[in-house]
Amino acid sequence: MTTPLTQLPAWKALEAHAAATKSTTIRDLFANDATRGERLNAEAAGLFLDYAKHRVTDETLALFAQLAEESSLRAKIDAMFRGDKINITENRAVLHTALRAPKSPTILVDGVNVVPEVHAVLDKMAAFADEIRSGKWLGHTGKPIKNIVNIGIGGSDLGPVMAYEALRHYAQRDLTFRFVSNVDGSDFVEAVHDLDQEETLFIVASKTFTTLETMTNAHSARVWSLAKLKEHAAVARHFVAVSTNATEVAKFGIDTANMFGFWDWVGGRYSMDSAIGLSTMVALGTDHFRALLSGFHAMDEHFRTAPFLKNLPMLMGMLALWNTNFQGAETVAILPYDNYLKRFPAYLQQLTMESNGKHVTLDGHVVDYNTCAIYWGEPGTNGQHSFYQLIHQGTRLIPCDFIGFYKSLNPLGKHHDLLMSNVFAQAEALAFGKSAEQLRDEGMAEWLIPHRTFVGNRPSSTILAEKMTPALLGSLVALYEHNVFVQGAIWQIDSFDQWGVELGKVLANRIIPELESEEEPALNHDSSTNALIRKYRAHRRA
Ligand code: G6Q
Repeated sequence: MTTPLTQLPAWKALEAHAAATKSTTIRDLFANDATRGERLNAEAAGLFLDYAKHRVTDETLALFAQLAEESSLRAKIDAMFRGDKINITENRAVLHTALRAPKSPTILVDGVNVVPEVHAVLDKMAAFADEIRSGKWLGHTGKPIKNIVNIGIGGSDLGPVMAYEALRHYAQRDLTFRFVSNVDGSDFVEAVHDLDQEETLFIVASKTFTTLETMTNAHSARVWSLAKLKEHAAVARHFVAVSTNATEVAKFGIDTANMFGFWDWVGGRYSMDSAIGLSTMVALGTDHFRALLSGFHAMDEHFRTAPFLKNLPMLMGMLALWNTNFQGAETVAILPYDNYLKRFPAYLQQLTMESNGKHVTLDGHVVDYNTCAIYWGEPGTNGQHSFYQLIHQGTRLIPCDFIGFYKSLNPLGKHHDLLMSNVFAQAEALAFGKSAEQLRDEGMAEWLIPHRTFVGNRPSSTILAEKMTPALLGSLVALYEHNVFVQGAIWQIDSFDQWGVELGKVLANRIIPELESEEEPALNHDSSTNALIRKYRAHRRA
């Protein structure tokens, strides 16, 4: 049996170390070490990470390295890359890293080398993307496709929409992209209200091809398309599928020749670089998509091979763990200072929380420590004018990840320097605050001093890169994927299943007929749920 995490010598040492350094502030750490800002950073795959503004010392870092060692982190990483079935509750390999591997390596799943299959799908996607982008793919009435609507949810939506927004600068501008995920009909209706059926192609993206929301939207899309195109044969020119389930795709009426496959070893939230990224490839073109994959791969190689103190995902994973388990933080704010990354916090919410929002270990024991923090965020500088107040002066500790670029894709007067000055200023203010003494020296009225004091000592990471490019986005996403892996590996949980989304789905399926039936159904829920359903039925009928 695995030694419980809290029994590991490194864990106990970290507890003692946290207690011993409790009253040391970030300000003290900087005052005692003139080189701290120059030393506590690492760089890889185009990303520079400054972690000097965390409550860590060299001893903390050494203990992290020891914890990694005692947790067999290296062996766990190797097992993932090798294709071992580390998603034990679903008995699956976890091989998103194979999606961006070059053609040369052999990666076996159940004795089959998956690398040639990956490249075959990429080639098929490329041929399709070229046809759409060049206007050669014609709709049923002979017009080129101008609008692409991705229908998918969760992992089949958040990655594609995030990537499209992040890399919009590189997208073919005469094509329109929309993303429909919510089963709320308003999502679909608003997405297509100004589109012409003759010029619109739907990508139905669903690993299982059974997801209620996606299938409901896909059926509505078919009805909407055929309302104008009339003939059923039109479906073949206006619908393609991304799925692992050929049988269901064919049942829907999509020609399986127009189906782009992937595999059960790609988790939904780790799938934006599989065929699920078809909309991304159509938007960006093949070369940019391959550059995106190369960025992912560069970070994969770094993660696999770099020593602990230079390893960005390991450092970020351990810092997250330190803040969660030893500093009392409950959340992490993701604060990209790049408007193109506006969907990045939403994307990371699924990646982090669906992966590590678990309360039992791999061997089924309830953990006696906190697991995943709550991830949230908004692009800077907008967040500064809303919730940063709480981060600076509230009662909770909220570690922040700031993300910024040296260069803007849209240089415009002073904008970029103003934007980036805020990254540096916010991280500085959080770490060092403003003391009562400083305020007094400035002549502040005594009664106002408590209100104007910033305690500081609030940790943050700053991630900097040259500019937003497809390759850079790949490294950034892979950085967080592996950061999540590190945390889950240390916590001894299964980061790759998602049983927590099941119960609600099952209950919803039971309730659907109760809402729809003409006759008053016999309701056997709790009295609150029964009353809510009755109220809804009464109003719905009225
Ligand atoms: C991700 C989850 C989940 C999944 C959606 C959509 O890791 O498994 O978010 O991506 O439920 O599933 P389908 O792609 O099967 O429609």
